[in-house]
Amino acid sequence: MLTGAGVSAESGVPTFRGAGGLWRSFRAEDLATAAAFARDPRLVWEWYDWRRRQLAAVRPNTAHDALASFAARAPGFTLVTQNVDGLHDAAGSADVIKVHGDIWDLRCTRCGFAARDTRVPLPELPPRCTCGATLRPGVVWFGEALPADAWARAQNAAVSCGVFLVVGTSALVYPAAGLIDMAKAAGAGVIEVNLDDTPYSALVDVSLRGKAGELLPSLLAC
Ligand code: BJW
Ligand code: ZN
Repeated sequence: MLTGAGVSAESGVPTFRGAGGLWRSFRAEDLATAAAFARDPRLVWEWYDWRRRQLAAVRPNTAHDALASFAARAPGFTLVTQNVDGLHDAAGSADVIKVHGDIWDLRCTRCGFAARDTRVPLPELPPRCTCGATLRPGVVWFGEALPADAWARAQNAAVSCGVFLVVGTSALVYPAAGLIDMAKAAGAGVIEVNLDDTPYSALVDVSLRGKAGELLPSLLAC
């Protein structure tokens, strides 16, 4: 299964695109690229700190819960997420493959130090590494490569599964959306769950319209 921001929408987390989406109010070029961070690390960190504060106040919803309990009953189930919010972990899903990183991880821009830091707000913006350099959010920005290990595992799962579910993503961001093509080309049945049409709606085998939190509990009940 590949999940996107729509899975967290019912928890109160804004999506990126569409009504109320983050990219409606903020320019990705100013906040979600390495160049933006190099230009103004404090501005970028203020935005991430604000999002971390929002996330600290929300809980997983019935979609996250249905996935976590399905995984416990379905050996071989692999959960790949584009979400950085940690809500799949909070619902109890283990071994989530995070292809766009994790907003609760911090990484040094110089020495390679990485650590989980869930403090909200962070005491200092931008946060500093013990080596003196600036720490950055452990997420994947536009123009950056996906984490090699997570991406390799995601591709392996996509090309070897019998059924590929794609839930709550606009399927506009690559290479993640390309997992759908990989699964289809390898012969998987593909099921999409989304409130709206996506570029893949006509290509998948089954396209279900509705909220993830309402459809997943019955879809995954077995
Ligand atoms: C519901 C619902 C409910 C609502 N129930 N549904 C090919 C063509 C063109 C461009 C490219 C290409 N290949 C690569 C690119 C460039 C770029 C890209 O894809 N751009 C396109 C946008 C044009 N990709 C990259 O830059 C990637 N890197 C890369 O390609 O590197 C190359 C490289 C290789 C080797 C060395 C060096 C470089 C990286 C992409 C990183 C994306 N990062 C972000 C930000 C993460 C950090 C943060 O959070 O701040 O990831 S952008 C943002 O989009 C975030 C998301 O994970 C990602 C996907 O969004 P998602 O999850 O689909 O959310 P939405 O909002 O778009 O959709 C929500 C959906 O839910 C909607 O469909 C709703 O209808 C639905 N929904 N409520 C069910 N209740
Ligand atoms: Zn360092």
